[in-house]
Amino acid sequence: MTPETKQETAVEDIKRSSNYLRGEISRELDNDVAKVSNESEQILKFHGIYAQDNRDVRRERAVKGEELDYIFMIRIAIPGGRLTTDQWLALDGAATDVADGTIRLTTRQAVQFHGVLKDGLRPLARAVDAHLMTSFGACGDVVRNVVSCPELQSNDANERLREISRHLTRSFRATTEAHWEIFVNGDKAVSREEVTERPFYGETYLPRKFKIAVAHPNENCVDVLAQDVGLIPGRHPEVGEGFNLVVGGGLGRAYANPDTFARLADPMTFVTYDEVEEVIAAVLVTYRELGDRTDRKRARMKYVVADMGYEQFRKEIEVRLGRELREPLALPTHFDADDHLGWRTRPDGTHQVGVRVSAGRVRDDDTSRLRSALRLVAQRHPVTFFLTPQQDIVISAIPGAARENVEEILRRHGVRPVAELGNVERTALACPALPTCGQALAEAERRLPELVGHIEGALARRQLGRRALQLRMTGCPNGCARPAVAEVGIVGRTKSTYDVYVGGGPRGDRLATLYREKVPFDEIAVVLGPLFDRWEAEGDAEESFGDFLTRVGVE
Ligand code: SRM
Ligand code: SF4
Repeated sequence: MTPETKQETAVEDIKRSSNYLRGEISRELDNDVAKVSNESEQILKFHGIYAQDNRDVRRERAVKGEELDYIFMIRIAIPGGRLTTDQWLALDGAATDVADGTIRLTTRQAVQFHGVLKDGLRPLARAVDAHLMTSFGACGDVVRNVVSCPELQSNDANERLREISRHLTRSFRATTEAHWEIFVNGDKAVSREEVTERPFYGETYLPRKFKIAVAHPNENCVDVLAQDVGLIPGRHPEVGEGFNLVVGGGLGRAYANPDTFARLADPMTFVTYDEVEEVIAAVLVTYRELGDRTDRKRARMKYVVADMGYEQFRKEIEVRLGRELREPLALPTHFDADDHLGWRTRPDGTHQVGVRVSAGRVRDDDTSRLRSALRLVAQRHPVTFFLTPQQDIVISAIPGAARENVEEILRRHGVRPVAELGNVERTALACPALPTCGQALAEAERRLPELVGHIEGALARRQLGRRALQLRMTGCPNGCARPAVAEVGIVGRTKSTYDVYVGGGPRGDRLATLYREKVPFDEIAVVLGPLFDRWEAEGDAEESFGDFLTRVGVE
């Protein structure tokens, strides 16, 4: 069956009849039931809210005949990951007031709260709104939080680049007032009859989510080629400053659907600052019209580009724009991701320190009291926080006089300096997976430290203990920690086994290949052993694991 003859998914109807993202949410928030209807679940995503249940207690509750432990996750979109101290303190307060006491930094510079009960949703939305933040558009079939390299946003950075992710997030946010009516200002939905949505959204919004990131010209911490649209700042010899614009990336796959795949974006054109919005809008309209609304697993824009062919897709954009697109510039050759960790002095004389956050989970526990440390820094010093696309946090704009105190606060709270981090630990990523993610097939975040230990051990037993290696782990092939472009990507396959991918790299310009399937957790480092042996014996001194495997090939 072709997409034309197939039925649209039920989600399309739910969107269409939601009266611009209102549906029955308001009424359901007011009732005494712990969960919401399926329709509201779908629409709540546009408001940045996911209905979940605590999977750790599913079985015991089922045995006792009890209902599931219904909880919600709220994702707050933080364009470019930039936060004032007031905003951080508001998020910190919300973690205690309505969530599970943790703040989860995401791989797209957002913040997530887990374990929120239904009656905590409105107070949380109001608390973040009061500090100029919102969860609206952090999820759903819209343009998501626009990611940007933290380096582009420092107080001393180029003004236009500094603002680009906020600007694009605002320009591509849905215009319906639904969120503010339902969650913030009270329910005015009945008085509302007509909404003029942005032309690229309409009543059914996009076929699926749409992701934009802005990379640094010389380093790829944002994984720019994994985006629906990626922007790489550059200078064109004829038209001056602007961006190389890449299209059609995406990393999710589904075991149940062999037609799904990870794809790197193609360089499409060079745009000036004045053109960037217009070209992205043309891409969005094309995607809105041609994306597959009959199969949510194949609805991403990368499939439009792949099915149509990149050249044809580019022509389509030209037709819609009514003009020819400029050729793109060559992609940067030095593009290894910066992890932004450790102390640096900025050109304006202030200091910054990038702090590692294991799997993005800011909390106080037996090993460190990171959450308390960040709270104290925010209370005492006029700094700026940047969340990184590697789930870490940079404390930036630290005045010279405050540096020593910030250092002391971090040390006293057991936050390890970058020099004490293991070489795999330093850049390892993991998605939340169990117990909150409904799609998780296996553990990720909770077993990341153990896996890091196994792999660092295997490297140390060879003469590789000082070599960096990029490890990313997810509980399923949706790929939320971007394992598909990692040097070692560990992807949940069944409850106790993982698929092992190898050969990506810190430039993010290569897809990893499947090396071994269904490997039990304890054997992951063991199956990688022969590859580590070869890297030790045949690799050049400075050659990364991914580059080495790409040179010699993987069997
Ligand atoms: Fe993701 C779905 C977590 C980045 C691909 N992702 C989910 C959900 C909402 C599960 C669900 O649908 O029920 C996860 C919430 C679990 C939980 O308990 O918190 C979830 N994704 C995350 C985060 C929090 C992972 C993290 O460790 O930080 C990231 C939040 C980003 C943000 O702030 O917006 C996150 N997700 C990504 C990325 C990486 C990226 O964008 O750079 C990807 C791969 C890139 C891509 O989109 O192709 C990604 N997430 C997916 C997919 C697969 C989509 C597809 O193309 O098929 C799903 C499944 C879906 O949407 O149905 C998914
Ligand atoms: Fe959940 Fe899979 Fe994403 Fe991990 S990769 S958060 S298991 S959807």
